[in-house]
Amino acid sequence: MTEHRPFRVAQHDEFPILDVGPYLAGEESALEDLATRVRDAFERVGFMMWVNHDLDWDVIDNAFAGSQQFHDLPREEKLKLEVNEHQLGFVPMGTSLNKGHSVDGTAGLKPNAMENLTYHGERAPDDPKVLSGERFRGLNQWPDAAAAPGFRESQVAYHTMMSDLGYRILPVIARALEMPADYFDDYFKDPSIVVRMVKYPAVGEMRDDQFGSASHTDAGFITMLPQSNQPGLQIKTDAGEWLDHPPMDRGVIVNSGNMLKRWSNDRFRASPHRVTASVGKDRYSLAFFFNPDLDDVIVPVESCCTAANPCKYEPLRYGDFYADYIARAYSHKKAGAQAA
Ligand SMILES: O=C(O)CCC(=O)C(=O)O
Ligand SMILES: [Fe+2]
Repeated sequence: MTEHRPFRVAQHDEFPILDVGPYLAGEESALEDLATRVRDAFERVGFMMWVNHDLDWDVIDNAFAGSQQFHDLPREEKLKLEVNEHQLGFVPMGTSLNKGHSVDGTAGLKPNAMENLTYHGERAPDDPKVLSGERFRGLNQWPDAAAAPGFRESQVAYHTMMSDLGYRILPVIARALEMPADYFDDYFKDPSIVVRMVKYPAVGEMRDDQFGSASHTDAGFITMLPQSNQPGLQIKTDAGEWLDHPPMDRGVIVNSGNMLKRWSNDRFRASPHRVTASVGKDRYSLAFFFNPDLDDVIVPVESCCTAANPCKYEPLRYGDFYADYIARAYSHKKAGAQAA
């Protein structure tokens, strides 16, 4: 039975649905066409749904199954992987608050009703950036293969496939900003891609002071969210209404984060969103945050800096921006410090 939700579902103009198939298939003029529609979506809404992508959904189903397998492990097993200074590992229930990122009074009232495992792209133990101990560049924390057979592989396959999609979409975002198609290539040589593999455990009833993830904006470049097993994600309109996203089987929700907003000199939005607490049934999500290299210095693109709209931002290293974001994010409990 589908849960009754007392919210309006966003209409097409409030949450654009974009067919990315022609572009991914390499059709002529599809790049410019998609870039125009992505520009409109990021300028007006900050969110969109991609359909007709060429993702292998078995990989996504497997990653969701792996997530359930992980979250079903005994708590002691998960706590062995408790989140570290690199923001890698297990964030237990009740330890994350979207404090400091509230877009209304709802953030920070109660901790988010969720737990998650956060992981990055795999690094080799002898990677110089791992050996130097540099923050946010540690090794992933995985459970023992004996405790969760096949789990790690399911997540690495997901990370790899989604990263590939992210790379292929970079020219579209560059053209959406009216920059050369290869503009972003140099910035994604060693990207800081983060997956937050979340379980929102079912709660008994919907409350207005308890969320799966309270209102926030995302930190980075773009976020991709393959459709979850349950509704829950909402966006806030300029008029202040919270809307459910349109349901779309095998669709991928994509939104722009604060770093892309800054890069575009505020031409693109970083829109407020939240996840309602899950009623009756656990909800799983595989939030994929596609971000530039921590060492990249971000300067608003010249196409978005004009006499009428002068450049608002100084150059800023992405890693410094990210560390600051994390410091302001949750952190009523250090172990749970976790950026949205
Ligand atoms: O679970 C979702 O659908 C969205 C989660 C989210 O907004 C986030 O992790 O930043
Ligand atoms: Fe988010």
